[in-house]
Amino acid sequence: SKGSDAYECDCTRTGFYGQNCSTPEFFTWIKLTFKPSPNAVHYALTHFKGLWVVINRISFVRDAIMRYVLTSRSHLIDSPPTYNADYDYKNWEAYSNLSYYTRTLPPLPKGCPAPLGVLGKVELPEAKLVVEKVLLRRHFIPDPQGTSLMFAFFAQHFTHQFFKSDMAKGPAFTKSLGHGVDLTHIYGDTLERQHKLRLFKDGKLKFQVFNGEVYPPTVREAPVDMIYPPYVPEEHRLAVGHEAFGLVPGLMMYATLWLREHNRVCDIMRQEHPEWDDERIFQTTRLILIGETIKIVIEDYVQHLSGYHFKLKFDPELLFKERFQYQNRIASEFNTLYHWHPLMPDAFHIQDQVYSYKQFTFNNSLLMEHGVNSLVESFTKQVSGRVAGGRNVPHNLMHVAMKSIEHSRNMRYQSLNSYRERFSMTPYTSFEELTGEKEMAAELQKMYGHIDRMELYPGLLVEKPRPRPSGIFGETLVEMGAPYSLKGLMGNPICSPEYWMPSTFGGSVGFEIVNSASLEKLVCQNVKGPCPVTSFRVPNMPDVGASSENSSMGLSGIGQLNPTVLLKDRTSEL
Ligand code: ACD
Repeated sequence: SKGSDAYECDCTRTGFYGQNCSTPEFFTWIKLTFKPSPNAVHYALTHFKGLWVVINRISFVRDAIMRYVLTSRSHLIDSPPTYNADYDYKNWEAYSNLSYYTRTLPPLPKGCPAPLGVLGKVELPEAKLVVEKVLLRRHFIPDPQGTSLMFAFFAQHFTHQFFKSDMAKGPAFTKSLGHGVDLTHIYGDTLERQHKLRLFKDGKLKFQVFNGEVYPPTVREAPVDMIYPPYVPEEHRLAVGHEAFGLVPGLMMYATLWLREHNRVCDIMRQEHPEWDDERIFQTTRLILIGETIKIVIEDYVQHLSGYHFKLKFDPELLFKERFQYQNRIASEFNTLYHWHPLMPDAFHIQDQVYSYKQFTFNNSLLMEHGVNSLVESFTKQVSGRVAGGRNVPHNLMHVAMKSIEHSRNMRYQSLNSYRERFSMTPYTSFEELTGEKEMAAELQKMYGHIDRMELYPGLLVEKPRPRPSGIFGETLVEMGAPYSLKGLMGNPICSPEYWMPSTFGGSVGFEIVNSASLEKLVCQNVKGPCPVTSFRVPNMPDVGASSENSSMGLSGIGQLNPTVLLKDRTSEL
């Protein structure tokens, strides 16, 4: 700005010019004219199955497409990072202070006449009202893509290594200074915590044996801070990298699987390198597990979410000749858009039992009594809720949805439409265009007054799901989520030319463990006896996509349960 009302925009390298950098240069115009819309690209990737089966087998074509996916997505992320909640201009403090999440769009200026710019009502609706009118579940809506609870708990477990808001400082701050896939949820986010979790023998982590199987140690054996309510008995106070993973057995199940995987890989490393000390085995195994994680996330997890017939590929070499920065900073908006609480069902089915939220939370005995096998099998069979499309946040998690809205306001987020423009989408022109229906659209119109004032988080949750015939997310969530994800995954140092070679992973054996990792192997190589069915998609779901949104699936007919207060303050993000 120049004084209070005159201003000048810096259009450098935007491809646009003019007072507001809104007039395209010639080549920008050509590109924009011929660039297919995100929805067209998505349509192509989710249809023409026969064609994709062929393309997936022609490796240079598959590589070229995957390279394009990676570069076109990650170029939407500023790297090095720029703003944060307290700085809407570039400066060294904002760049270098790792305890902030970064911001993709700078915070709204404090002097704005209305909270989200100049249009519509001056006051935003109360967060509680927004949640009650358009976010809260009326009846369980199953995900039409058939996403399983096995997926939902993976998401929760995996993302909590880098979404770890430091609420003592505020929602704009993070305790995860690694800003990416560093496995601090397995190894702890301080060296002190890591050391308490380690056995200091053969690189391994501490463990206990129960019913002949390996589980995480108790806090008595590994004295780290863990969050458990007072009533939890000592033998069920398990100790792992993340202090809040006692919250649900789904988290502790994954923590157990990764603990077993760590110790399994340590044994392999010791065999390969009898001369190595504990420290070297530990450190190398950690890098192998980071690699396995990224492989599983791209080829199993994102593959499932995308619904693409194109087969995604984890191959760092695809980027070696591209302009790409091997660094990452977690953005606040990424954290916000990842609040996928609609995934959670109304109750949890394990073997022949049904557990309420109250019975399920802080109950590690479910894990130890049923065992990993039956949890994997049960979670694979139970369908998650649909994320977009509105009205699917379970009652028990209502406070989390309210907090997301309040925190976004506190951090002065720009509008949903501003984010759509930032990520190359056309802004919505009406609430009906956003939701694809009339009822919620009318409620939103009443509450917000103008589509340009629609907020990001509730916008993502009420957006019409993408047709395919019907998806888990709407357009905005995917078009924003994919760039953050792929940049975060491929920006990991292990993907850089200096690191990406067998010797980093203890030789060809370790490198092969990374390059052949899968969700199924993670389970099968770490359970006793026959391997349970393991999948991010519920097997043999009867054509879910075709069912109307009001239909009640076989797995969904569980009544509403009493709201449970789950040590709200410390775990509200989970
Ligand atoms: C593409 C791939 C398909 C993208 C499909 C859905 C993306 C939507 C949300 C995010 C999905 C997954 C997140 C996975 C990993 C996060 C990793 C963060 C690392 C710091 O079309 O591009």
